[in-house]
Amino acid sequence: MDNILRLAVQKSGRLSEGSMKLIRSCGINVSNGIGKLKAKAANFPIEFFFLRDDDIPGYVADGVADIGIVGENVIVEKGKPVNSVHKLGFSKCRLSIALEKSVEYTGPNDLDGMSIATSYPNLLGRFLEDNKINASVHEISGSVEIAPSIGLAKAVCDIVSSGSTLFTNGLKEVETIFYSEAVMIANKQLSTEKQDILDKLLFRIKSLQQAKNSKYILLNAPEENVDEVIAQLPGMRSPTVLPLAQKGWVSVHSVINENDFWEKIEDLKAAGAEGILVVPIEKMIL
Ligand code: PRT
Ligand code: ZN
Repeated sequence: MDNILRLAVQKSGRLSEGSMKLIRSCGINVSNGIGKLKAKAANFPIEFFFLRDDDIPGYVADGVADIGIVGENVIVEKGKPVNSVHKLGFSKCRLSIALEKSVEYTGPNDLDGMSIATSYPNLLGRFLEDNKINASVHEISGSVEIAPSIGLAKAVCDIVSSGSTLFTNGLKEVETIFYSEAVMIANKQLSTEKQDILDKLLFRIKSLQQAKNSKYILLNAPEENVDEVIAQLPGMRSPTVLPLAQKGWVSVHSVINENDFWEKIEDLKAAGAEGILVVPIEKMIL
């Protein structure tokens, strides 16, 4: 079955919505009915497997699925031989060590001799080893944040995003040991046909990611200042300049990076730009 790419996504959890939203934004139509294990896209050669996130690296490594979407924390923790092919920019979080608020903390050496509860023994083990810390690791599969209050461990090492779980459990974050986001992984021996399908999918994903940081800008400016305006707006190749009905005025259209916009606005206004419109771009093919 080389003519179809099998993609493993999380069935239900913090990666599910982002994964399916990304796929749909790529123009791929798929229904993930509740309780379904598999689904085929109507208009792209891709088949979906809905799985627990922990199983995704293993399925991709074994070739049961060709590619998968999973958190970097899970990829590194599982240590399965897969290729990480592209960062997807959602489900961002960090893996941190936290202590009860009242416990004094001056640096990693304070963790020496402590017991730490975690679902990430490998990532934590690596940090402890790198920092030459001797601590006992208690592996638990969930509700790590309650470990100190029930006396299971003095510290925890868990995923944090807003920090509210730690806060409501009376814990403070003292060390961040890993940053994570959703990543596309692939089997190490994809056939040429499957690699071609993956390349098409990645092309669409990259076009969306490019577009996200870019905005289409339209403004009016006096014709005599057009060089000054254009100098601020390099565009993809070069800006479009169109005459306005009013003599001596032009309309300039270009693409800018959203982050640069606020820095450039003063110079654009100083060059006489007015009626500035900034609009989102849906897809961007470079
Ligand atoms: O059932 P299944 O095994 O598929 O899912 P799961 O329960 O193991 O994982 P899930 O859905 O919770 O998370 C999937 C992935 O999302 C993780 O592997 C991370 O890569 C990523 N992610 C992003 C998170 C979070 N944000 C997150 N906040 N994973 C977990 N959390 C948990 C964390 O464990 C803690 O309990 O949320 C709590 C902390 O959140 P804040 O906002 O209070 O700090
Ligand atoms: Zn899981």
